[in-house]
Amino acid sequence: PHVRNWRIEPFMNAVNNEEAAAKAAAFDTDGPTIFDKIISKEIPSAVVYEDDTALAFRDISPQAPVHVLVIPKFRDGLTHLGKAEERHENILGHLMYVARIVAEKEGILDGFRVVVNSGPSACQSVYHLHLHVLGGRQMKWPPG
Ligand code: TR5
Repeated sequence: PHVRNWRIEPFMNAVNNEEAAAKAAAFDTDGPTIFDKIISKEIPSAVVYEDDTALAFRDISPQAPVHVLVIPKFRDGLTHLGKAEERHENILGHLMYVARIVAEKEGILDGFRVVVNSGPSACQSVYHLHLHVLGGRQMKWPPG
């Protein structure tokens, strides 16, 4: 990975095992996450798309040739999709549209997958809502 930072090294040992990372994550504490530092640019990331309310950047542990995360810049309680309320409809719709913009920019409009892991049983490891945009290879179904 192109990003090297001592603050994330402990986590890097865990990202090779999605379940271990998910179990190590503090479920739904509504506290700060690594994504706050990515949004503030305190920690560098490979930005694919950015606007006033959304940021799309490459996943540090890609599971496909294209693996981009789309996140809201203002979390507003959306630690995970299970926390969504009616007031989040606009941002949720926008994130989905940004996923499509990313797919076009990355040249994978012929086939791409959007994944949201919500909660420990779904292997969520960072409690700041994010869409995974995956493509560039033949995707398998069903996911594990
Ligand atoms: O498992 P969920 O669905 O919660 O997805 C979290 C994703 O964040 C994983 O796919 C991780 O690989 C990814 N991740 C974690 C870190 C990170 C990252 N993507 C880009 N840059 C990252 N940094 C700098 N630090 C991380 N800890």
